[in-house]
Amino acid sequence: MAGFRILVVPAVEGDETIDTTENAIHPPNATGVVMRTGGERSIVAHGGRVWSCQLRGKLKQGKRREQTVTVAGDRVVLGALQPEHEPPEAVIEEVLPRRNRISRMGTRRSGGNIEQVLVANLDQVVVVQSLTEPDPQKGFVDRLLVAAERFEVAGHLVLNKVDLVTESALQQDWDYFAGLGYTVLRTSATSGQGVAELAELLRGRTSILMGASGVGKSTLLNTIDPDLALQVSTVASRTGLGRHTTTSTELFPLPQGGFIADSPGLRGFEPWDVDPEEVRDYFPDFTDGAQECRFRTCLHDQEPQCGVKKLVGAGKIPDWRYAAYLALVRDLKDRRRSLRKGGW
Ligand SMILES: Nc1nc2c(ncn2[C@@H]2O[C@H](COP(=O)(O)OP(=O)(O)OP(=O)(O)O)[C@@H](O)[C@H]2O)c(=O)[nH]1
Ligand SMILES: [Mg+2]
Ligand SMILES: [Zn+2]
Repeated sequence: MAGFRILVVPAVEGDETIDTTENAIHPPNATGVVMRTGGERSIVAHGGRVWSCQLRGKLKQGKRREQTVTVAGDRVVLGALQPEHEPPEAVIEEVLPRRNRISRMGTRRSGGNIEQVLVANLDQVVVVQSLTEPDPQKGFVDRLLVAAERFEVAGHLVLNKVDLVTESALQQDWDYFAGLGYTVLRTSATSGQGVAELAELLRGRTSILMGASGVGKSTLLNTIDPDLALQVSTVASRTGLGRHTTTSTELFPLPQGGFIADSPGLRGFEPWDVDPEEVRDYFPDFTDGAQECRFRTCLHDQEPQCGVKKLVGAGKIPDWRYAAYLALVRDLKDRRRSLRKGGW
């Protein structure tokens, strides 16, 4: 090799010219995985250590400023590594293209909608519900599974706090999801039931736990890996609601391999980039019925001769499932209407 090439990089305002000497010592193609972001810094796992990283100035400019540039799960290229610092520091030179992501609809401060990416480059979404304290929310699992379908990642369902109920009134509802091909696990972080199965489901994959506050997401992770020592707190007895103990999405390496993202409790959820007309495509149980609809554009709502409604009438699709579909379509339509009024 004929020495190292001197890179001539035009200076960008607010950015320094790349230090080629530094690059020569620490090759610039060091990649890492973002564990969490907060303020100006991202925490990145690279080479078995956890680095505190700032973004290169150019990444913060223009349109990108509107959104978080990096999220948990992002693959990034590090430069200007300072391994001798405690913690080690580096600069994020580049955010690599995302294989996929899970996003929800967020609201801009200035009005209008904005994509809120929760986690990038993942394999599966694990929806967590507790069977009581807090009680399961109708239609919530359905929505999160729509997001999993939309972003083409596997979806699973964990029913936690089985120790607190003798017989769940919703037993059949949950089994319906298993019939659709989603893994359904029943767990108790208290008794340990089902925890080994959950650990197995997470092994070697990148997953996110999503669910309402207080359902036990962080407690379950602490049971799987006590070293995580995640903060948890009791559900308020007055309201029966969680306290939003976890406040940002964070990724953790698992001892058995893979990464798990713990996320803050969700109050509601509208998937990003799903038109009301597309929701039907993300309900796999509607596919057969939809073949029988008189109109190809049928939204399975008010239209006559609807194959999906026929299945609902025959009890093949449960009423609660169909109600969850209609509610999501209506919410997305309402949002579109308010956007047209207020506008971006
Ligand atoms: N009885 C029982 N209690 C549980 C179980 N899992 C969690 N809890 C309790 O539920 C409460 C809430 O647990 P967290 O782990 O903080 O819930 P979370 O889903 O992380 O909540 P946020 O971080 O607010 O979103 C705690 O008091 C836990 O001890 C369980 O399986 N059985
Ligand atoms: Mg938590
Ligand atoms: Zn129809």
